[in-house]
Amino acid sequence: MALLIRGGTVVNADARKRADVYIEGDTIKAVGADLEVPSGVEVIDAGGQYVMPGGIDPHTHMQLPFMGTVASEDFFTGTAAGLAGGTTMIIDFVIPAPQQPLMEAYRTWREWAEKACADYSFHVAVTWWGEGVAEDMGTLVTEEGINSFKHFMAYKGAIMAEDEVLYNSFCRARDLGAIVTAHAENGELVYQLQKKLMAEGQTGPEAHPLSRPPAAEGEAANRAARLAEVIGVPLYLVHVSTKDALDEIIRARLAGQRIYGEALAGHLLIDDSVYKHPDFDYAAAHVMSPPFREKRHQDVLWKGLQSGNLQTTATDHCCFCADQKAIGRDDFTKIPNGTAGVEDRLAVLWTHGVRTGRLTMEEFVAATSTNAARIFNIYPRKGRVDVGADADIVVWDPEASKTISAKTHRQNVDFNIFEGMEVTGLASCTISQGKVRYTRGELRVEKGEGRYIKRPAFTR
Ligand code: URQ
Ligand code: ZN
Ligand code: ZN
Repeated sequence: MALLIRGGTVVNADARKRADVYIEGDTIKAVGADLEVPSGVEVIDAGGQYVMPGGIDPHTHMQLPFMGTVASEDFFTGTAAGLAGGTTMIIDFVIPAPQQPLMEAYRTWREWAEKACADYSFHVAVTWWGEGVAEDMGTLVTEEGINSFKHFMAYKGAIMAEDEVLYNSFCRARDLGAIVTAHAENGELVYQLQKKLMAEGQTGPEAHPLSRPPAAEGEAANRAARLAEVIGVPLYLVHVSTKDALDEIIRARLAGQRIYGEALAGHLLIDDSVYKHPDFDYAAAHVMSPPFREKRHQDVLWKGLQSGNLQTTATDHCCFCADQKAIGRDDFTKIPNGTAGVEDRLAVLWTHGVRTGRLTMEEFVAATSTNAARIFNIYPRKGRVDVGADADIVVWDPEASKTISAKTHRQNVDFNIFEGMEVTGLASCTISQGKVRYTRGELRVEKGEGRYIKRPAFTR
C-alpha cells in the first residue's frame, strides 16, 4: 500500500516547507518537492493545505469505570472520533483500584483497548503502595513499554495517593528511568470543602468550583514539584488549569528542574460561568476536575503555551451522558467528573491559537503532537513528518469551517463543551499507519486496527 500526499506544506514543530510526502506501508519513505513515485500510487491532493504530524492526545479516559459508572466513550468510538479530528494517537490511563495489583489492572485495560482503531499507549496510575507495587512498576517498564506513572493527588477515599505513596512511587519511577505525572489538587482540602458546602445546603453543580479553589491546585502542584525535586525524578503535571499551578512550574523550571505542564483545550477556552447556568444538565455536563476557571486563568494558560512553560495540550476525554451526570442531582460531589474533547482539540486550538496569532503553526504542531512524543519518549517515530517516522499524518484545510455540536460530533456522548463554537481549520484527511482513516467527513475505520505503542524508559 503506497500513498502520495502531493502539493501541501509540511509543518513540523521546527519548520515548514512546501513538500510532497511519500508513504509505503506504515512508514514515511520520502519528503520533498515534486517527488517522482511509482505509477498507480494513490494520490492525496494537499494543495493549499498543511501536512502535519497526527495529533497525540496524552490524556484520555476511554470507558473508565469512575464514580459509580463507566465513561460512555470506548476505545473504538473514542479513537475513531479522534481520527475525525486529526488525532492519530492517544495515551490513556490504567487506573488500578487501591490494593489491586498494577499488572492485573494493566491487563484489563490492554484488553479494553484491543478494539481501538488508532494507536494508543498508557500511563499507569499508582494509587496505593505495598507488596508487589515496586515489582509491577519494574515489569511495566522493562517488559511492557510503560515509561510514565500517574498519581492522583485528589479523589480522597477513591484513588488519591497520599504523600507516602507519592514518595515511594516517585523514587521507584526515578530508579526505573520513568517519568511521573500528577493530577495536582489537594484532595483533603477538596474533601473538606465538599463536606462544608453540602452541610451549608449548596448541593448543586455551582458548588463544584467552590470546592476546588485555585489554591488547592497551586498547593498540590508545589508539593508534587518539591517531592520530584528532592527525589530527582522528572515530573509532568496534567490539566494545569490555573496561574497558581503554572507559577509553580515556572519557579521549578527557572531552578533547572525537569518539569512539564499540560493544558486542556477546555481550560483554555471555557470559564466557570458554566456552573452558574440554571439548567442542572448543562452545568453538570461541565463538571470535571480541576474545574473550568475564572477567565483570567485562560490568558495565563495561553501565555504558558506561548512561552514554552506549558508544553502539551490534551483533552482529558472522559465522557458521561446526562443520565450518568444525574447521579449527582442532589449532591454535586457525586456528579461523575469528566468532559469530552478528543475530536475537537485540533480545530479548537487552530481557531483560537493559530488564527488569532497566539500560536505559530509550528507551535501548534509542538503543542498538539511533537512535545507529547518527546516527553513520553516516542519521538521522532511519532510527532514528526519525516523519513522513517510512522505515517500518522493529518492533512489540514485551514479554510474549512464548521460549527461544533453534539448533534453532529462522532464522540459517544450527548454533550459537547464547545457546542455552537464556529471553528475554522479542520482535518480534511487523517492517515494512520499509512492508511486513509478519515477523508472529507467519511470515517474508514475498523475495530482493532490500533496498535499498542511501547514507550522506552529514559536512558539514565
Ligand atoms: O481526573 C481525571 O483526570 C479523570 C478522573 C477524568 N475526570 C476529570 O474530571 N478530569
Ligand atoms: Zn485528573
Ligand atoms: Zn484525566
